[in-house]
Amino acid sequence: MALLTILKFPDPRLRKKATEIKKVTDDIRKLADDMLETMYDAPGVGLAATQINVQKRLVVIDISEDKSEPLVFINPEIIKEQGQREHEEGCLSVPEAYELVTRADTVRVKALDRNGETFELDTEELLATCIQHEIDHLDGKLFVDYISNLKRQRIKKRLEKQQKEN
Ligand code: GNR
Ligand code: NI
Repeated sequence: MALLTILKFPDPRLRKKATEIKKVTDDIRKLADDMLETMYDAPGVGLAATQINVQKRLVVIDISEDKSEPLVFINPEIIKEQGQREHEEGCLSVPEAYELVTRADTVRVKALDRNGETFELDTEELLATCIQHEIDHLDGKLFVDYISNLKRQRIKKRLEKQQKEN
């Protein structure tokens, strides 16, 4: 197991589009485990491979209280969505920024699991928000793209300053 470095906004590598995983190999399973470890350590409830500078369509999520329900989504796709809901979002790649984002209320996701088997999952609440947020990462999109330019510029300036100091 290994902890991976999480890219921070406005790193241009967060804008790359991830490519489909053709075969679920031991390397992919190892990457998923390292991503889960990195997510739990952060701590966060989700992590997309894009955030650790790997351009593959792989997402991990665990919204449980006690880190007991790790979910792995390979090539995740939203196949149905209903309604709209506003939810406060944060992102491990955009530290200490929390803003309201409107997304679909409930979504049905189709993906491959760690054994390469297709599964479908109906999601709502935090899980629905999270899977949409993570699929956005795979497409080079961040939650700050949904807020005002002024707010985004303020966040960008603050993070650039912080990153220079480090
Ligand atoms: O840890 C996270 N919390 C969160 C809260 C509300 C909406 C989305 C998220 S995802 C985030 C982890 C992260 O950055 N995943 O990409
Ligand atoms: Ni994020």
